[in-house]
Amino acid sequence: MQKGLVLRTTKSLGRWKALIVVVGGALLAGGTSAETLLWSEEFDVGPALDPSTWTYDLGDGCAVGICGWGNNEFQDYTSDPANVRVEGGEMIITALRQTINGPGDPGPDAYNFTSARAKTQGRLAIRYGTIEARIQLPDLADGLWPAFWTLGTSITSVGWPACGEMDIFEMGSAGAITEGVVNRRVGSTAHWDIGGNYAGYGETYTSPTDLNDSFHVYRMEWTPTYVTTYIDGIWIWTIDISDPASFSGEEFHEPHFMILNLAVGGNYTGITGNSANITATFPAEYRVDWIRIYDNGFTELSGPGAPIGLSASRVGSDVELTFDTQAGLSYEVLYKTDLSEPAWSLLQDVVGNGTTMSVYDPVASSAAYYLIEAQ
Ligand SMILES: [Ca+2]
Ligand SMILES: [Ca+2]
Repeated sequence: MQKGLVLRTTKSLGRWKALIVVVGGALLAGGTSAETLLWSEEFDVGPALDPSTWTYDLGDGCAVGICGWGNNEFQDYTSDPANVRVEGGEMIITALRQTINGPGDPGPDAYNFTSARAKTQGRLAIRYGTIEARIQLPDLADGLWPAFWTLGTSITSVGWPACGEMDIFEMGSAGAITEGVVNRRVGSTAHWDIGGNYAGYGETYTSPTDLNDSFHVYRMEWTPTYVTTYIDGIWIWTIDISDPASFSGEEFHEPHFMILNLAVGGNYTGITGNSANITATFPAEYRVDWIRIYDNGFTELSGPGAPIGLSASRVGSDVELTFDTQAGLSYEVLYKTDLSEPAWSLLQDVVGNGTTMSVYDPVASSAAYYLIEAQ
């Protein structure tokens, strides 16, 4: 009896893809188990971010009704390579002192910085799990505001803060500037809605040494019981979400997407109105080596960027491909029998229904290669 050999699964341009080869021989499919890595972005392929995972917020926020992104920030966000690129195995967000005048900008001096805000909205959402990122920040003094955070995917229907927000970390606060610890103080905060009113709860940790110019691991553990954050394993903050009805915290039990950005000025920094008070050195680089999501026993990933758990095996003379589907997504199952062929051929379109589904290929050759694109 012939069996399938799973060569590898991979992400490629355009969409999440899975590539396997089926040949005669032993089945070497890798399995997943609890507390294993479910998903990672290693930033190995550049020079642009993988559009199957990432998209951007662009401009000054005026186009979405929140000029200054709701916080009186100075920067315009772009997806220009000068502001965000993948290089050397890292995503590099670069804040520049540079003027871009867009529609609605109040004047040439108002927004004389550019930067980037990358997000997984519409691509990858997470509901519970352990998220880690290895990040190196620039010198923040004064006025830079880097963050790694999440928003509920419901923001498009219920708005903020009813969508919920979890700040895995942010730095650059006005208080930290005043106390001379702007490169040492890390904050984590939850934001939500209670009956139409804003609610928030956060804590900070102040490192004994500067955190800029070296890599640190920022971590959030999110279960149905709690959300807690760490830097290099040092506890920052915990919020108990086990009884959402008691604090209207249902938004922390819904899927969220991830955001990484480097703002310039804004309410959090205490520097608004006069960009002359931004004293940070530019260009300023926010570098991310990797982002990894681990299963904590409750983790659900969704969206076209989510893993599909592909496996392959021989069933009689057929190849059986099995993969997890999400309702509302469609999947193109493509194949080659020779990798040197330029194009993939369509085997079957599959409409996801939220279950594990199988596709059979009556392949005659001893080797076959499959590619599944979620869209
Ligand atoms: Ca609520
Ligand atoms: Ca990397």
